[in-house]
Amino acid sequence: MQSARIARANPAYLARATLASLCALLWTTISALSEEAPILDIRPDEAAAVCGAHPLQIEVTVSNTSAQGILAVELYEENAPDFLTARARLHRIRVPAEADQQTVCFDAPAPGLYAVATYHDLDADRRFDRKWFLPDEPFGLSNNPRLRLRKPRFEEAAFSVGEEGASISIALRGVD
Ligand SMILES: [Ca+2]
Repeated sequence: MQSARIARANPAYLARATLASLCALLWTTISALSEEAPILDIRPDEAAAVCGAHPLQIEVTVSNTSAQGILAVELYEENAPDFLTARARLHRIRVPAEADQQTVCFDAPAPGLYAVATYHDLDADRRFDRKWFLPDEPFGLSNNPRLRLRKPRFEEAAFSVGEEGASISIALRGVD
């Protein structure tokens, strides 16, 4: 009687064990896939312009990048209030970050003075992380100005865009 009960229970136990194993395998597979290809929160209006598709463009090459998270590149115009705030920003590009360096292009509205700020959103949380008010993710400004213990000024990062557009390079500064 006892052995008959165990014999009847065994198939159900085996089925449950198999199902649990399959679930574990599925979960491991999903986790591995999501680690390889994280879904980045990048919105359609944050796309970069197609380089060369417009005569008046600002081509920005950012170096010291790595293939992790999001690279955010922001364009500011002259005489806008509060440099580096959303009010002053003309456009912000977000692209998946690539190794070593990458180039993005803005369509400029007109010739003039502009500034570009960029940061490497390593954790892809769409924020420029700070710790104790200091940058906690790699960042950079056009002209690669020397950093001071105050907020950068537009003039320090300003560059001229002529009728033929402009091409600039920014080296990200790491944070240690
Ligand atoms: Ca971040």
